[in-house]
Amino acid sequence: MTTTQPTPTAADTGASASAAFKAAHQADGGADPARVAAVVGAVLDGVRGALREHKASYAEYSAAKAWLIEVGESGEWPLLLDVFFEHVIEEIAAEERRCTKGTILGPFYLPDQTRLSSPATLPMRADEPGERMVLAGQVRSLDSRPLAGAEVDVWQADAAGFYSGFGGPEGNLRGVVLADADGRFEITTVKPAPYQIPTDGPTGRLLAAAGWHAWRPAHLHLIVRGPGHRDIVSQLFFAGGDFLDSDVASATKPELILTPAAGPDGTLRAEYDFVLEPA
Ligand code: MBD
Ligand code: FE
Repeated sequence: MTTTQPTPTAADTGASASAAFKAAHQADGGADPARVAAVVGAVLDGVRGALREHKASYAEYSAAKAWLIEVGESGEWPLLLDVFFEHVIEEIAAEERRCTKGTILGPFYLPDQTRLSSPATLPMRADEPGERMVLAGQVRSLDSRPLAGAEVDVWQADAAGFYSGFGGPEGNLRGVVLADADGRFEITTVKPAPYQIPTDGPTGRLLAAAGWHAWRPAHLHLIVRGPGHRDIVSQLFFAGGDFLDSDVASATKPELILTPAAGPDGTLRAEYDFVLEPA
């Protein structure tokens, strides 16, 4: 990865990730007070325990307060929460699932992107940097029936680390690909590069302050949908790539690693199937 390319900035990503989240979710106010007391109580106890254990000072308390204010003002709560905590929620949710393994959604999903029929090429610029790559596979049910009407919603960062809508050009490298009658899909894109979360915002500064890197391994995001079936939210990674064992978002799994190979015409190709469970 070169450092001469522009990298995502807090301003490009934080506020738009907050806006995207707010557009998609409303608090329903329906939480059970006993559940709030149990979970929030345990979180508070955990924080108090850490402060006691490490004898936190007033200077550190004030630094933390200033930093938390900045997380809110920069709009980085979606980024921070998805980097540090979403993987735990996803692991819990996955315990009762029988479908192909998935992983976290992250802060950069956008609904209602360009719809394309397989075989499809994701919207990209004429000079889009990155090696061309085909991702192909089949969507099936638990009992091995091909799922006609399945769709694969894909998004990824460009080579400079920008997601469209969050600093990158609108609609770039995002698309909803409709599988064929046999549940098969074939998607041409560019092989993603490792992704560094913004280093100029409070999340990036916290990582730097702790001496931790801000990188995620190269990844493609996907949501796979099939009629009458539960969605799979996933990401696919690349064998041999950097940061597979030190993802800042802790979201890699061995089942999610592709090994693309060059086909007869030299284009990289990777195969990956999805098995969905009934809704
Ligand atoms: C990403 O690109 C991402 O996928 C996650 C989970 C968090 C931050 C940036
Ligand atoms: Fe991502």
